[in-house]
Amino acid sequence: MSYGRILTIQDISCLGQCSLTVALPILSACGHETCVLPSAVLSTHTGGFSGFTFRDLTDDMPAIKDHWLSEKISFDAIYTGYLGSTRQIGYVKDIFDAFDKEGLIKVVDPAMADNGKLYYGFDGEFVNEMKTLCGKADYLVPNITESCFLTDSEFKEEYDEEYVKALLIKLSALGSKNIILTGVSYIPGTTGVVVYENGEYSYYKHEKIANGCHGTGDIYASAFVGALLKGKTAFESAKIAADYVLDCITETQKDKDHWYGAKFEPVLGNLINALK
Ligand code: PXL
Repeated sequence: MSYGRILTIQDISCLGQCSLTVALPILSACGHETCVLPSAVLSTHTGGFSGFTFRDLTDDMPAIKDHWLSEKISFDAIYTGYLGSTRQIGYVKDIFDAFDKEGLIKVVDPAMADNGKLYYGFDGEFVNEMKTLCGKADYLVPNITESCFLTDSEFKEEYDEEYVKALLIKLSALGSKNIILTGVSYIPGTTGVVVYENGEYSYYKHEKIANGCHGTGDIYASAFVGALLKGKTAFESAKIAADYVLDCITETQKDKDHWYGAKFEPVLGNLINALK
């Protein structure tokens, strides 16, 4: 597909280079039409700022969905990220069902945790509801921490292939067809992504840059969706997204003061070139 219509559901962090403020420009750069359903509006993201505002948009979702249905709108893909409440996850599942059609691609980034911990504000109830949304995904894009919460597994900083394979088998038992597991590092100095499709594993290993940046999970998932909708395979899309995130981190590290997000904008051209 050369020009897809993608609905993405995630928050607006007004400042912070994450969620919709990265998904929109990245999907546009990939050449797709992007429709948005903001899950919440925050003054900043919750990772390192204090005193941020939070406007939950859960109650707006059903009417927005109903209006689109009355206008007979359809989407080629629905891609979800950071969601604003446990109840909202139910509405997102309704949206998956309401817009389902032959060929619809559903991508779930269960953006809720990293480095062994849930993000501020999330709890076990949210995780349990997120498991049910993950079950509906054609492509699930978790990191290792999220995978542990989703499968009630012990989080480990160091692990082997057996641990990762066990996580993937438990994740696929939730119901998702394909899994793109990010941040999989077996050897110091390297990291990578495991693509699990139809019971087959493939691993794309690349350099690990110390001190990654906030928001790279959102950049990764957005670039993955953008490439997938261009007709790339899941493995090609996973690789293109990984290379792009590495470029973003390299760019950001030139500015030691830029602590709250990744400078993804100056290297968007690299992503566009990778899609040619
Ligand atoms: O990048 C994930 C993310 C998205 N949105 C908000 C967040 C975070 C991570 O902390 O706080 C509001």
